[in-house]
Amino acid sequence: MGFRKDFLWGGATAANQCEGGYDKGGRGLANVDVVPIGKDRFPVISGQKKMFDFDDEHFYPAKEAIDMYTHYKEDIALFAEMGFKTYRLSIAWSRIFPQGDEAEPNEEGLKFYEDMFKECKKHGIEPLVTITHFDCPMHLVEKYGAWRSRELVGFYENLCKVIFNRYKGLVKYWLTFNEINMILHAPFMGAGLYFEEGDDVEQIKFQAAHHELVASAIATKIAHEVDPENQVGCMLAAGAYYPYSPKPEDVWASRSDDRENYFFIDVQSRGEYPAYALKEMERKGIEIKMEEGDKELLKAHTVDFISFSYYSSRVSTTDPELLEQTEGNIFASVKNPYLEASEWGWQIDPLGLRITMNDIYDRYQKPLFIVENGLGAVDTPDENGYVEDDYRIEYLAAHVQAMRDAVDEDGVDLLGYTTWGCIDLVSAGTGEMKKRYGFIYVDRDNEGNGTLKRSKKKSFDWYKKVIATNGEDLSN
Ligand code: P53
Repeated sequence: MGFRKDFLWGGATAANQCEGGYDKGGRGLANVDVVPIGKDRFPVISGQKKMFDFDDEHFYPAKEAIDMYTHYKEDIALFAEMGFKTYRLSIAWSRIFPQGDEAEPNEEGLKFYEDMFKECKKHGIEPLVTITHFDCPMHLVEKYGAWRSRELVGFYENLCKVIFNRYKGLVKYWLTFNEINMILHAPFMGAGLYFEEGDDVEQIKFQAAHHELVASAIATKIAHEVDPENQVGCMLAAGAYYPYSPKPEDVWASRSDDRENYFFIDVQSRGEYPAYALKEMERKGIEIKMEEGDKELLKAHTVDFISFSYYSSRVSTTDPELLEQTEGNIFASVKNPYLEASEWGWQIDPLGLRITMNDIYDRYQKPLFIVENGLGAVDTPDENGYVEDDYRIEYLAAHVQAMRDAVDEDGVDLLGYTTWGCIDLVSAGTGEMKKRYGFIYVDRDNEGNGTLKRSKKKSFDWYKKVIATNGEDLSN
């Protein structure tokens, strides 16, 4: 038993968190570039504070990030050394279409990813490509209001046509939108949505979500037309909600919280708006404007597999005092008294991964792909620059074990596993470099100082062994 023979072990990154080179190769400015580190980050990523360009008072960590734009050969070689079967990366939309609404793509941007994919293939690594990982060209934000406008569907469609044709034969696994449910929690970072005074925020978010869902179905359609070998997945920020107590109201709250996230995947995987979502929107006075043919598109072009990120389970309650403690988090969750937490307060729950996998598999009955999981922690290199990250090994080993239980004991069909931030990169939530996930240490700090030198951590050799034994040997 154990994992399938062709199990796709690997790691994951996102363009805006590792590439840097924000103005190189004809790249246009994107929403993800203008989110600063510091106290203004949350107001900006949630669409409350307007930041459409750089200013002198803030530091913008994505501008240079870890400069994978120039280091990618070295980085992919290190991934290959660990035995990666796959590497999940994202395409920066504004490298391919700097403004977003041009008729013709930017050849330099296309060439950059072509080289990257070829570099992967050279090492026997299968690229797993996120078409958009939170990014949207700034021009589309300013001129159209990003995904609130229906026109974005057409621009995204152009992007898909171009990349599916150009990378045919090089890429076969695609994800349409990273953490599509993030549009509700971090609307500017997740979908370029900024709200003016008097805006009907809920209406705008759900209309924008509809546009993304239609765009995702169109992408799936084109991917299959261009190459029947293509496999398209949706991507959910997952993590089961537990009721804080057995009080039926708490149980009901946890169901409702789960549904808020499943809503997106219900549409992408089953092909229609679920009844509970239609009712909820009716109650909130949200009216989705659909165009003729939308429903048919959604129904006809559902995804081939379900991918998700998992860091933690979450807890739901109806207790107003407990609820107050959750403000300011991207995902509202009260503390689970049975779990330990990371230095950033993310609760550690390997069994929660097995629970989440089972929930999702029961619901959709399609192959799963875990495309993000890992521990964000402070790493302190010793005098030789070596990081002994036993805490990370422990976290990952427990999660791989839980994943194996889901496969072996519960019969879940799992295609692969890519750990988040296999090389240290900029945190999406906080903008810090200090919150590290990697097997590879990168010498750079929160203020942007450092040599960018890469070095292997202890977990590097551990993960190499895990891959070599197809997940049989998890010992440290
Ligand atoms: P960071 C919040 C909750 C769950 C997933 O997050 C999230 C976030 C955003 O903070 O995002 C995913 O970097 C996302 C990645 C991100 C990763 O989780 O805040 O897809 O871009 O880096 C980890 O520690």
